[in-house]
Amino acid sequence: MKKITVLTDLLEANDVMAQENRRIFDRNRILTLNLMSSPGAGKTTVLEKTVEKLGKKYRLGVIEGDVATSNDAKRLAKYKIPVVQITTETFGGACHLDANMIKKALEKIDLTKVDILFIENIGNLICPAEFDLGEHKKVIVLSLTEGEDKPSKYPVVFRNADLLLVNKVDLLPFLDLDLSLLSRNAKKINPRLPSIKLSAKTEEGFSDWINWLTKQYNAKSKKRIASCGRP
Ligand SMILES: Nc1nc2c(ncn2[C@@H]2O[C@H](COP(=O)(O)OP(=O)(O)OP(=O)(O)O)[C@@H](O)[C@H]2O)c(=O)[nH]1
Ligand SMILES: [Mg+2]
Repeated sequence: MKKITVLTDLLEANDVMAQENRRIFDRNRILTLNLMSSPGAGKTTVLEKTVEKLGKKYRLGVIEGDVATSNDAKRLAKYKIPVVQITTETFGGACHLDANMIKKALEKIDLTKVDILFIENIGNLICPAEFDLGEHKKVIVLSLTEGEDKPSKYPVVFRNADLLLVNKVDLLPFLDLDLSLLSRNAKKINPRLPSIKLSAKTEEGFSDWINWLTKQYNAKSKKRIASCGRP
């Protein structure tokens, strides 16, 4: 009983901080996305390609979450965009990012110079699902090598997601995987979850992802203009 209370308090405190982060993003007209996946599904590779394709159209920024190393931040820093690495080793090795960590990372970014902020969460399909970071949309990256049953086995992260990116489709010919079963399993957990199949290696399907991002950004801008026009 006591344990549940502590956890509830922890999540409530996180939600308050997440709301504060969301207000900061909105004030600075930033669209923020939280990318989640199991380790190695391809989050950083998707981000590298996204920066290559969208870096001239939008001012992009990235917060990288890992338990240890700044490898991913280094991979993205070569594009000369604002990148902050959070290593949770300094927070007791947490298996997820939380809103307080994001708040601290935001202090290191000039938010007036960012249009879209990507947060790459720690590679893990369980813990990140519980923590609101203040993002506007949650994107789950699932690679084909993980198997069709992951939505059924780790439902929370799929239930709360706004988009499923099915990555590494270039590997399909080499795998014993039923792609339609994977889609059905995801739909069972979250019937409204849109999905895009892509390869961060060959760039197949990448234009769909770029279109989705552009649509989200435009929708957010429109909403802002509409609310500014209110008396
Ligand atoms: N064949 C293939 N390999 C890919 C694709 N996307 C990523 N990879 C490879 O998958 C491996 C892991 O990719 P990362 O982008 O580092 O994965 P990640 O999700 O960022 O990993 P963590 O941050 O450690 O959780 C690398 O060797 C990538 O080159 C893809 O679409 N196709
Ligand atoms: Mg990564």
